Amino acid sequence: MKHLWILNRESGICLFEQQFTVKGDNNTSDEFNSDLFTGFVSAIFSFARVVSGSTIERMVLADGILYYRVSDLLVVVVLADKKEIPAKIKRLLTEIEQRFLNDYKMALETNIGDDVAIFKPFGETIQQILQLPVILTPSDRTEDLSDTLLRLMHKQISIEDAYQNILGMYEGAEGQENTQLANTMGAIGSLLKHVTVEQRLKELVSKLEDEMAHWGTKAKLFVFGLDKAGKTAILNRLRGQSFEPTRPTLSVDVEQFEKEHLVFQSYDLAGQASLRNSWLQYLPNSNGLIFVIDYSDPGRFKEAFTEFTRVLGNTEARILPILIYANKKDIYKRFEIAKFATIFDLRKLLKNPWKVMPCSAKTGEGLEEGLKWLVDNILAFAQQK
Ligand SMILES: Nc1nc2c(ncn2[C@@H]2O[C@H](COP(=O)(O)OP(=O)(O)OP(=O)(O)O)[C@@H](O)[C@H]2O)c(=O)[nH]1
Ligand SMILES: [Mg+2]
Repeated sequence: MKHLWILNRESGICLFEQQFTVKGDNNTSDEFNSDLFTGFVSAIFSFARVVSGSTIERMVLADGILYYRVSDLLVVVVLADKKEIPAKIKRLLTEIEQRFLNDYKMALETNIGDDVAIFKPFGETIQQILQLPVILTPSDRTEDLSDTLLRLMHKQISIEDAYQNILGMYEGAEGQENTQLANTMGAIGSLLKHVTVEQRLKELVSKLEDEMAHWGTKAKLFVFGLDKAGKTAILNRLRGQSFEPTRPTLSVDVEQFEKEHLVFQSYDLAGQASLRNSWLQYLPNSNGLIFVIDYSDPGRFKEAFTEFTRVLGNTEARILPILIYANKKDIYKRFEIAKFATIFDLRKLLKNPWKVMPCSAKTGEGLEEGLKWLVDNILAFAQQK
């Protein structure tokens, strides 16, 4: 209990008031001006009566709860911490009201009750009342239990407070009541699960937000490799087309397509020897590189390697993520990344993030997986910048 007021129901005058200082609690109810408060209480009562035809039992404030008990002559109000067990406060309210009526009924009825000085000694009675143990009945507990769970669901109290509240409610309980306690704790457990679901949803939303932050981002892909390696065939598949006969590319084909929530602009270069000199002019502002090699044709590995190093020797290319499609997997029998990396000496050569992806433009195998890697690395690279 933080504060207690006993009001004359008819006049609204505050007959008795006591503030309880809780150890370590600086947030006492200093801000309550009794005159203002009694006006407030009367207003609330009239409001409740008009709106619902009943009286108010409780009002939840930011840092406490106001409990009311109304009888013919009195209104007893207590400001209590949210952690307090409601049934205990209600018991106290009843006890206080009974004792007050017992001590002062005559004074109240004969209207000398507005001289509030005569109620001062009630402070001692309050001390006695507070020292008595409050015994809760099983029905008090049942009522309080649903009450506590409701408040928890409406976020009026924290899970920790609800837990303490319920433990307090079952203090001194025996036998069957302990079984009830176990059930209650089970109920709290499932409520906690809901909270976890909520937290998980929050995490999910924030992940989505992170991901969506990149949606619509443009990425320029620089796609190079020898003639007939399969560059055009691969890009066609990535753009959702089927594997169809292609013609040799003659300068550069620029296409735009959407994938993985990114907008790609692919620069599909011409692989023929006489056309390779023009490659580098398309390199500026690229976000990722794709090198395609026909892995079924080891006779051209050396030539492919020469062109590969020529591009990678360029300062701008040296930092970009590079995906190497080892194409035509439907034709070649075996593929060993380790062997491939050794032939090309990739570990020594590359400072870039790189990945070798066996694939086939014909069957589609490996294409999406490779592009996914590239997207992740393009985004990671963009974030570093
Ligand atoms: N079996 C098989 N054939 C493929 C595959 N990918 C491409 N091809 C064939 O290889 C040939 C060359 O493919 P393109 O995509 O035109 O090669 P490119 O790299 O674009 O060649 P240029 O445009 O000249 O630089 C075509 O006949 C394709 O059908 C594949 O994965 N498997
Ligand atoms: Mg082509």
